[in-house]
Amino acid sequence: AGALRHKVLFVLGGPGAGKGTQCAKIVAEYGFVHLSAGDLLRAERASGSENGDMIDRMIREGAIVPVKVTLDLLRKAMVDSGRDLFLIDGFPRNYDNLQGWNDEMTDVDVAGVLFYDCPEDEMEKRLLERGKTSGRTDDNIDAIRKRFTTYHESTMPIIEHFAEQNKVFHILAISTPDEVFEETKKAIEPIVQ
Ligand code: UP5
Ligand code: MG
Repeated sequence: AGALRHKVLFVLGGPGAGKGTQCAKIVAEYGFVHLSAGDLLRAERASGSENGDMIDRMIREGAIVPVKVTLDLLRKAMVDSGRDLFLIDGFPRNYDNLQGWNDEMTDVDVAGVLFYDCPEDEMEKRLLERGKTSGRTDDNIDAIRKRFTTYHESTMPIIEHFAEQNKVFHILAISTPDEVFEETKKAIEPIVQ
């Protein structure tokens, strides 16, 4: 395999905060590769992998898949891309994720964390609306509530951990996607210089 000389930005925020939406805009404007851990897990589930049933259950329950599975998918996607600047969207979500990353990815530089902060009622509204057409098995009110609980209990402490290291760019994610992207640019510009 050999050492990776890669730089990543983690992209965190609650379910429906707009992580994927902003990542698409960042990709269009700057030279990042967007890797959504959730998208990689959904693709793995669809591939007929031996982990498919476990991933399916975890997603429906808003629970977090064991880090080895997610990290293997992330590392493979990073290597396969042949590129070196990444947005890692929706990871690390808990201490298991963070510890796995720190143990395995010692050759990757974490430039910081984009934190999309959005009130829960707004996120719920967005996800219920998207659920009409997304086909996502977790875009229903029961799964959404479970995702919110997991976010508060497991992911917020990770954001706080990075905040203590002054690595968090706090971005209010309530206004329109274009307005949120203006704030995003302010965080990204210094990194891509
Ligand atoms: N929208 C976006 N921005 C808007 C704005 N500014 N104003 C109005 N509407 C806006 O956006 C969500 C919806 O809101 C869209 O319809 C969009 O148009 C609209 P999106 O950009 O998709 O938000 P995002 O934050 O990406 O929401 P997502 O639902 O993807 O977040 P989750 O964190 O819940 O989902 P993810 O795919 O990351 O994870 C799903 C599950 O996978 C997890 O619950 C977990 O079970 C599992 N998982 C793991 O186990 N481990 C991992 O490492 C990652 C995931
Ligand atoms: Mg997403």
